[in-house]
Amino acid sequence: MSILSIQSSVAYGHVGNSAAVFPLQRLGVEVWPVYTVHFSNHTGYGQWRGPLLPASDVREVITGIEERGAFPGVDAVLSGYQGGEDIGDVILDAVARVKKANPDAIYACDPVMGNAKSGCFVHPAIPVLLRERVVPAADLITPNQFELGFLTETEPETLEDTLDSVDKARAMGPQTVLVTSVLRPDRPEDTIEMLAVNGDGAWIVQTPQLPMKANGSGDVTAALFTAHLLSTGSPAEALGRTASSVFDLLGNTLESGERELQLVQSQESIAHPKMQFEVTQV
Ligand code: PXL
Repeated sequence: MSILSIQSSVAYGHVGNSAAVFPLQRLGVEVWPVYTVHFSNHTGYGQWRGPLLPASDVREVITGIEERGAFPGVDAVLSGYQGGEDIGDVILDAVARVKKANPDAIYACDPVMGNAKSGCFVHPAIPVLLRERVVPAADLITPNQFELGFLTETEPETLEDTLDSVDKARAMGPQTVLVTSVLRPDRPEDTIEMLAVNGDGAWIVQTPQLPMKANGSGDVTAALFTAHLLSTGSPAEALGRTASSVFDLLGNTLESGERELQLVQSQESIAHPKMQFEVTQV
């Protein structure tokens, strides 16, 4: 399996491709990382150094891969945080070219815009771009509950609301939606849920909510779900595997006292998910 992953790179720590590539490789996936920024560290530190790559340079790198004759072998294009509108165009163009070479390839889009705690933290043009052009071209999207609301101009709270918003998102184009960080008001205390929906049904998994937030955890979640969905064809199986690995990764990170995701230390949980959480159909 091969994934063309167009995301940030950081030298120190783990977000974007620097969060997605190793877990994918540990699952046996061939990954071709294309970088949109090359920063020293993630922006959560408030200070960072290094370049935002011009869209024309990102496009050149993708064209070079195409010129190797590699596009027919791409199973998925994966994208995350999109710094500006021009990068969005480069990603959409890459998706169109990959799909022309391999009509079975999917576009997995993590529509990064923000979260319930911080609100929207991207440039105001990004939600418009995602809503109008990027999400309609995607086969799989992986919003958190807040982003699902922002995308569909709804405010999902209950499970029923969330499923309604997913229907709206699916009507925009994507066949499959993974909703992360679902925090319905009637959930058991200190739990959090993930929901996967496609044309055949909807599935939910509940895990303990750990008292932490680590930059890059959404990037790992999107990458793992994409790979497991491609390899199994089952949203329920992909959901169980992803929840298992991400929970162990976050648990190890919390226990370590480190700020950065403990990806290398958690590789066994990624390669062989314990499947400690039950997936139920809703
Ligand atoms: O996790 C998304 C992300 C992507 N790229 C950069 C980031 C972050 C989150 O902090 O800083 C550069």
